[in-house]
Amino acid sequence: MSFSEYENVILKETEDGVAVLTINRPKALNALNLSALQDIGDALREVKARNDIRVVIITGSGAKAFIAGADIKEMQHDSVTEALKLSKLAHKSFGEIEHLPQFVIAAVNGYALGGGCELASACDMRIGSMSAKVGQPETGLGIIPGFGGTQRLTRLVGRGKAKEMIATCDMIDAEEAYRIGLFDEIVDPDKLMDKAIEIAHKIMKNAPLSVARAKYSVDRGADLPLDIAIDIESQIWAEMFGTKDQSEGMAGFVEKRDKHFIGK
Ligand code: DAK
Repeated sequence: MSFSEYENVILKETEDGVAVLTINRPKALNALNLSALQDIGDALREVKARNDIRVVIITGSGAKAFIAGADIKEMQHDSVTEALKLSKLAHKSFGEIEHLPQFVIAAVNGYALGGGCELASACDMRIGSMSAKVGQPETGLGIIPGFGGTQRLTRLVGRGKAKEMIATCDMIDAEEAYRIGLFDEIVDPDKLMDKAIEIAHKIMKNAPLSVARAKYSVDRGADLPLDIAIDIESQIWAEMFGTKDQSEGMAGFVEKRDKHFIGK
């Protein structure tokens, strides 16, 4: 089953069921305009409806950029009302990433600036090419990060580093992004997609519902007091014992055989 075609993104499926979403506006270094944000949201909703797809990789078209931020030329003359429309659409599209049952890997192949860093921060993990450059340049444009950058980035790298990146507008390289915990892995540029696919394959060996519910538990719990978060984890942990995959996973171990998970 193939995916729809979009103006600003390419959504493809590998032979073994990994969805690859490529932001495709290379002439603008994949900057996000209103229409691209709409496409990202629509593409992710399409992926969500496909329970045979287990992992999504998001990357940028071309060698130079992942996403160079929101489209400055398009928003330059926005009124407050138009800015609000952009903001709502962006939050809806970025929210789709976190609410997907599938695991989402950002394969950051170049500049990830402003909205690009924010989109990567909304993914479940980030693999950076050694050529990647990351930054939040908004305060140099007279705005602040508005696609979750003051929040998700802070949760990933801590308040001090997030505020330093935002207030200085400095771009950091891949090694620094890895050192501060923004990138989870760093690889040579020509190994980026191979690494993302390798991780996708590891994830796909495991029980789909367990991966989806563990993702939910991590994200939901991260913003709550520990005792409430532990209650959520406990509830989900127990729920798993009502699934066929829990029976299969434990039987497979005890019987020393391969496991065949069905996502139920
Ligand atoms: N928007 C529009 N066009 C962009 C762009 C962008 N963000 N980034 C690059 N381009 C375009 C350039 O204008 C240029 O187009 P032409 O001039 O050829 O037509 C083409 O891409 C190639 O870029 P450069 O010629 O500049 O390439 P260089 O190698 O010299 O420089 C660069 C690469 C990435 C360092 C540079 O392009 C750059 O600094 N780009 C801007 C990066 C940036 O400031 N990004 C942050 C954007 S602000 C909101 C919430 C959040 C946001 C907005 C609204 N609401 C709540 C409503 C988010 C804001 C941002 O992300």
